[in-house]
Amino acid sequence: MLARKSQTWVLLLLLISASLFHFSTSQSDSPWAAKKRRMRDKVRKMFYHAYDNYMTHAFPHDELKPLTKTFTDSLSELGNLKLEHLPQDYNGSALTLIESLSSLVVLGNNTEFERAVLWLSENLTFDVDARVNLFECNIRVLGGLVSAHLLATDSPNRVVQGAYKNQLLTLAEELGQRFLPAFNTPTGLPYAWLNLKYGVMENETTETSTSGCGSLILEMGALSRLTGDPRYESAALRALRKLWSMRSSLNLLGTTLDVLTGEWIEYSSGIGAGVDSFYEYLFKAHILFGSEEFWRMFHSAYVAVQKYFRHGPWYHEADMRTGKATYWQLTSLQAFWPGLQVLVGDIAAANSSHREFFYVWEKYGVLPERYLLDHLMLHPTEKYYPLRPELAESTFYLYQATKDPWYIKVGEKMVNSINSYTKVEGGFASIRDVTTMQLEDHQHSFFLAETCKYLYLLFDDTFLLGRNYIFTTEGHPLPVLSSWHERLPETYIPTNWTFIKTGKQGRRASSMSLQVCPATMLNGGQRIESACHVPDSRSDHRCSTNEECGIDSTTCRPRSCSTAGYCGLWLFI
Ligand code: DMJ
Repeated sequence: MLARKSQTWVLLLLLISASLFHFSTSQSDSPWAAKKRRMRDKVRKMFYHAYDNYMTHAFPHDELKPLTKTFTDSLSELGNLKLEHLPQDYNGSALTLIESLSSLVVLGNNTEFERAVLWLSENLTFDVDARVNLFECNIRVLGGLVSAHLLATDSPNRVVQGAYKNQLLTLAEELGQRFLPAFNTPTGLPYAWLNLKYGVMENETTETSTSGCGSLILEMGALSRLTGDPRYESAALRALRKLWSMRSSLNLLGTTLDVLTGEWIEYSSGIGAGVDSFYEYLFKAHILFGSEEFWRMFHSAYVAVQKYFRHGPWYHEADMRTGKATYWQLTSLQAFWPGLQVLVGDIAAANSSHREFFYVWEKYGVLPERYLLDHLMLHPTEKYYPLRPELAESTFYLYQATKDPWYIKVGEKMVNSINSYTKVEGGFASIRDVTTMQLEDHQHSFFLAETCKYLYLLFDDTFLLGRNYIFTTEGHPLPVLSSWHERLPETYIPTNWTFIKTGKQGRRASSMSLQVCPATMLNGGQRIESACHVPDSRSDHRCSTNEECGIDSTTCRPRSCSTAGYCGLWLFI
């Protein structure tokens, strides 16, 4: 089991070694290398245009309003759709600066990184009367600080020796302690909201989302490993285990739930809003902490997603109790999924979904928030594009895995669209309506933490040299450290990998495929199946109901039971 399981994330190492190879070739002066350098420089300019405007017009407040060149103290607004219980006396936490720290390192700007680290060390406090969303604060602030601490301490050149005395870790610990009261519920599922100064408010809503309580383990686990205080990891793990215990018999979860009763509120879910990073963190936690438990959860959850949500390259939503499709919508948050599939090793499936997302990007110039798959048209109200990173993220992963120049062209088109539609004198503005390209006065911090970072890494992956990282859902890198692993198995032996030859290029076998549906060995090669494959219940393919039939490995469509009692692709559902 271990040997097979270990194959699953060898891809990560291959991504890194591929990047080593890539780096050595990218240094040559071919027109291709020159193009990548030009694109890298263009992204660098984008980052600094966003960053400099933030520093000039908004810092130390949370985010920049690029049209009016002013600021918003938005930490308490994140996830707060109705803008309830906004603080009276909160002046920001330099959110965009915190979110920019790891990007500064990726861009190689140690001087500015050091300046930012030292400013935050001396000025940042969390003793503020502000009600914040636990998930948002965790991924943006705790994740930003923990990642920056690790980056500050893993290279002697990043911060002048002696100047850094773990202040970011101290700040992260202070924040982590403020998170803990949120977990004080009978179920262990944390409240979605807490006041940083006073803890959970009286009569606080007990509703949270799957991603809200199921994607805390990377940041809080890393905090525990760094401080030696197990409370953060234990709290996040208890919540995750409770959430997983609430899955249906189909291994599906819903989207929203009650933290006091542990009951589902919204039974429909997919891979997008409210759920996305739950799946992402199960697998990344397995990579970061090496635990079998995360792998087992992820494996079951991934197979269920492929079985019940996937329709060819698209993903719809389904009811967790019945597996029946509910909403046929593409949402821009779903675009992270191909990137996760690359880490899993399911590259063919990742590639086909990525192409569909990019098709919609090209259709509108950017990726709209919601697109109706059943009508092939925009959602009537969610027509915005707030500079989200997910498609850039998947493009980066797919390029790392395949080195297919097509992804460089995709990246180039994305950079050009972002520059032509959203760049204004005062920064980069979100798009309110992709049909008119009307702008909105908001530059989200994730534009610096993620969008610019992934685009930069697509064209220049120098940062990845010499170390394995996983990126949190907010794009903050955490090094994969042997000391954080329960054990360091043979995962570090790349010979576990099988290659198949297609034309000139070696293609990597999907370890996920190998586990979900062991591939048939062919002479001198290997047949690779998609991980969507779910075998029929009976090996003779006989059945009396559709439920006894699996998912076709080639088309990824559900098989159904014919009147003669055989599973097959009889009916297109
Ligand atoms: C980011 O905050 C994170 O990527 C999160 O997981 C989802 N939403 C935004 C970007 O779109």
